[in-house]
Amino acid sequence: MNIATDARTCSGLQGQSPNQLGRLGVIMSDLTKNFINGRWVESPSGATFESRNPATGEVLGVCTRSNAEDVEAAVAAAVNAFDRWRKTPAPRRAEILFRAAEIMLRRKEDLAQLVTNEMGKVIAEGRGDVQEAIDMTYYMAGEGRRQFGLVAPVELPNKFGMCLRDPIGVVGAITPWNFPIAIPCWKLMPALVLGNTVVFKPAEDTPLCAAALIAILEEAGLPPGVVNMVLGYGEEVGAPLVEHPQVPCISFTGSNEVGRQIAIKCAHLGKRLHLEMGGKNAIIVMDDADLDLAMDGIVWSAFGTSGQRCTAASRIITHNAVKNELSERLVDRAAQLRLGYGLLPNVDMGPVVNEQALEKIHGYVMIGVQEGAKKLVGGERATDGDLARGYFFKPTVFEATPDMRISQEEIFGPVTNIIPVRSLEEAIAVNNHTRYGLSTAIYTRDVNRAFTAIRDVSTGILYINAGTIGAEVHFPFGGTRGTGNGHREAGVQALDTFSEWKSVYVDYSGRLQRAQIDVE
Ligand code: UN1
Repeated sequence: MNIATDARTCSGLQGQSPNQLGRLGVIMSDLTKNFINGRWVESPSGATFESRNPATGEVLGVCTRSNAEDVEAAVAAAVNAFDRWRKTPAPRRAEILFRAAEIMLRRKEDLAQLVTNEMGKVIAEGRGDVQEAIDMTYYMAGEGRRQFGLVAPVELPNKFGMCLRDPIGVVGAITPWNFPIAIPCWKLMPALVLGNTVVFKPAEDTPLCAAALIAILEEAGLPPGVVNMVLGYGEEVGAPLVEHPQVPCISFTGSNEVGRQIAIKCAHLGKRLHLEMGGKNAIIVMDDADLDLAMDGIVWSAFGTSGQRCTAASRIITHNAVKNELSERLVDRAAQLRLGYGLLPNVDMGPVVNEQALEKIHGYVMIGVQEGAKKLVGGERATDGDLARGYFFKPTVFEATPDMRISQEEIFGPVTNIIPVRSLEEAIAVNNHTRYGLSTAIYTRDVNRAFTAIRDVSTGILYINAGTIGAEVHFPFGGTRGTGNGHREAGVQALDTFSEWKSVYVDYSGRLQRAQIDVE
């Protein structure tokens, strides 16, 4: 393994972060505060938590640690702002989003560096994260002049029928750290353009990224109270937000365990809930596949973002005829990946997000070994040179069977399993036999096999001859089975997540007309 241990790794970083934050066009100290009713404020709790660079351990900011009191203030501001915002014409709301996208575009590089510093992904991927946010913001701004309803003929004379979208009210948006700019935009932008107001609880690992995004919305001219952000932990901020009686809609991206707890609470409270809870995504490689192409897709999908994408490929379901060659090549490629601080040149893979992630991933490697999976490469923390300062884990490949825990449970790290199969039918059965159904890929040159996969794979996203990552913002994003609860984000489908349909009948007959009764 080549390790990027350039001397600049740490010394360069010490001076870099504050400057870089300064260039984001906001007062840096504000990025550690809550944003409530248009003001940057600290929690009355007086408590704090640190945001650290997972590649170096450097503290990037000391943030206010909020609780139910702050959630209360944020919800009150959002409730108060709702009536005016929903009555603001949607094209006017959208203009603010367009301006926000323009600002993001101008600050793309600085935001991308902040992403790399705060969550660890390499800079090319940091730029991708910000670009996805820009794409979503422009796309949803466009919805300011669409949000199409429906007009249809009605059954009775002198009567008119249509349906249109209403905002829901205050949306609670709870987001993960792995796409700290993009995923908040997936939730905030559709919610806002539809006329909802928002209370946003970002992951505690990436508060500065979240705050940098909110500062952009502020600068773009979003009125006070329309977006509010509360920094802190799930139990202290997320839970009171989910339970708040004046927050009728929750959108959550995170683990299946937490998502199911939220679902139970929302069911009791009768709330609208959108869930995105991860994956155990597979790349199917058939015996007729272009192996060079498949190999590039596998390495990118399994080890990009250090495997910390909901869409990461953690199972490589491989036809027996190509299994040996594929295994050898994948082991080679994994071993060649260069780990390091993501702002350095020539680094392929950054750290994982924090110590707990490192422990969880290592725990799963031990489980795999105990289960009898064959470890082909990796399987341990990388500690050479400066890597010891961060949370680096070596790219890991197992050969495993479909029922092992490492083939069933989401590890969220750079670990992938080769699972041999004998046929397309078996490959699809193995793919479908997990609790998740977010993203699947198949490499084949046979159009019949490709269409069989399109018909039979149970998944929210399917790629033919490309890896499992790379969803675009104008297509629905989400999955089947334990990945979600039927809702989608991104695409026009996101509009359904954040709005209510209202059917309107206008009777201009001037007399009582009884639907279904006056049929003669
Ligand atoms: C996620 O991991 O939760 O398709 C989002 C992709 C990215 C988004 C991933 N565009 O991998």
